[in-house]
Order: sequence, then structure tokens, then C-alpha cells
Amino acid sequence: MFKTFEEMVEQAKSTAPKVLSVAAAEDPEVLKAVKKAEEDGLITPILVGDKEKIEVFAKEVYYDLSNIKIYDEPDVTKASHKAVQIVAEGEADFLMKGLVGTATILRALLTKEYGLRQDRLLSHIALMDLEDLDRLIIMTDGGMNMYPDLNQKKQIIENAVEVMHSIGVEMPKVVPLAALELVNPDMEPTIHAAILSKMADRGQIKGCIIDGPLAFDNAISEEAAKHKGIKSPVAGKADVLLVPNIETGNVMYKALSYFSKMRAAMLVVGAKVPVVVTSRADNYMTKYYSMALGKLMMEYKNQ
Ligand code: COD
Repeated sequence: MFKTFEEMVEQAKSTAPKVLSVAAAEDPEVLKAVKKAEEDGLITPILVGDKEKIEVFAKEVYYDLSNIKIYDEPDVTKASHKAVQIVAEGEADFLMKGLVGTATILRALLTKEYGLRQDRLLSHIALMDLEDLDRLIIMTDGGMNMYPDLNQKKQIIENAVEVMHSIGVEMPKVVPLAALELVNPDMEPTIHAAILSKMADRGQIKGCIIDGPLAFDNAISEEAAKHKGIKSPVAGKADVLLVPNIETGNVMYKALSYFSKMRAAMLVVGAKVPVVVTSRADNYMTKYYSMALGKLMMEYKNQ
């Protein structure tokens, strides 16, 4: 089980590089991340995008592209489809979003003909390494599913649990977050949380322990839970935080990244291969950590 990103990266480095197809690679932070991941033996890149710009930015970040395969496609939608096709045809092992909107790359990924979709929901996870926490924690879904219903929340949890298993957490503790710890019939997230907990108790969701509703403080702080008299196997020990909607997840992620010392790795999971999906504003190390996690996840799925 990895407790820090250093351990995660070390593990990812210990196996042969995997081929990564990068959609719209014309961005200095993307190229810096790809360069570092290549130098560290994590990946072998295939770049898709505006070749002229890729070459200009590569010079800026001192990246020698002479041995790198580049597909010239200045249109970001077409570049996204090309990058997905490269994975679908087996030329690359997994996929990364570069300087393109999340919805654009996700639509390319969801295109049925490419065959990367499976019969399950795709969802976004952010694995976070927080300075004041002694473990890695996932927040989901702050990037793909906007207003998930109960069935979608079940699948979002299952996807996050699979990622936790891939980093060695055998029985992750999952908290469906709400604004309080009691079921309030007027607050849907509390009702969903209670049902999801019961579904896990009855074996309808496997490989994890779920208990909720809990508020954020009681999910991550044993002190806070104790203070409120909450008795729960997951209170203060959450490995996975399920947020009720995309806004909560997006705001939580951005608040943590601006106001605390946080490192993050982000993927869309649930397809045949993991997809590195970071915000365009995320720095190169977030993209690098995401590649490391993507590689581990890919290897876990292929075991
Ligand atoms: N998993 C599996 N299949 C899906 C999913 C999913 N999460 N979402 C849609 N599909 C399938 C549908 O069943 C359908 O067959 C096809 O894909 C198209 O579905 P639509 O019409 O609902 O798809 P879109 O293109 O309108 O929306 C899909 C997006 C992923 C683009 C959309 O959900 C979206 O824009 N999400 C938010 C992304 C975003 O802006 N994030 C920004 C925060 S960083």
C-alpha cells in the first residue's frame, strides 16, 4: 500500500515503460511532464497535435523530440479522436488529455466505434497526497459525471475502489459525503449515502466498506467524529470521498490545491484503459503523478 506519491512513483518506475498517447500535446506543462515521465522510464510518448507549436514549446522546455512519434493535427477535436484511435488500435497503452477541454476528449473516448467504452460508467477520480494526512485519499467525481443518480454513484464508488485496489488498499473505506451525519428526507445526498452504505453491508457493492452520510470533517478527522459522538468504522479514516455532484468535487479540489499543500493525480476510469485527465491549469507535476497512477492502474487491470 502506498502512503505517499514518492512510493507510488517508485512502483510505477519499476516496470517497463508503457506507450502513452497524448491528445493536443501543444502545451509547455504537458511537454514538461511527458519529458520527465519519459526520462524516468514511466512512458514512451506518442504526441498528437499542432506539430509546429509542439516543436516550439518543446524547445522552451529543452525537450529533444528527435526520437518521438508526432501526429500533426492542429484541430483539437480531431487530435482527440486521433489520440483515442491510437489507443484503440493498440499502438498505445493508455491516453492523456493535453490542451483540450475535458468534454472534448471524453466525447472522443465515449465514441462507440473505437471500442474503449465498456458496459460500465466512466468516472473521474482525484487521488490526493495531503500534507496533514497519513494516507492517500480519493475524491470522486469532480470531473465527469455532473449530477449522478444512485445507480451512477454506485458505479463511481466501484471505479474508485478499483483504483484503491491498484495502489494496494485492499478494503478501502468509502464515505458518501453530505452536509450532515443524519438522514434528512429533504436532502438527497443523505438518502443516497444511507442506501449506498446498506448496499455495501449486503454485498451489493464489494471490495470496500461504506458508511455515510458523513460531513467532510467527520470523514477525515477522528477527533471531529469523536467530538460529535459518531460511531462508524470509516469516520476519520476515509480512503474515498464520494461527492454528491461535480461542483462540490471541483470546488473541493481547487480549494485544497490553492489553500493547502496538496499533490494530486487524476484519471478517468471505467474504460478499457485509464485516461490521464488533469485540468489545463494543473502544473506539470500533477500531470506527471497522474501518468504514474495511470500506468499502475493499467498494469493492475492487465494482471
Ligand atoms: N460513462 C459511460 N458512458 C457515458 C458517460 C459516462 N460517464 N457519459 C455519457 N455516456 C454515454 C451515453 O450513454 C451515450 O451513449 C453517449 O455517451 C453520449 O452521452 P451524452 O449525450 O450524455 O454525452 P455528452 O457528450 O452530452 O456528455 C458526456 C460528457 C462526459 C462530455 C459530459 O458528461 C460532460 O461534459 N461532463 C463534464 C465534463 C467537464 O466539463 N468537466 C469539467 C470539470 S474539470
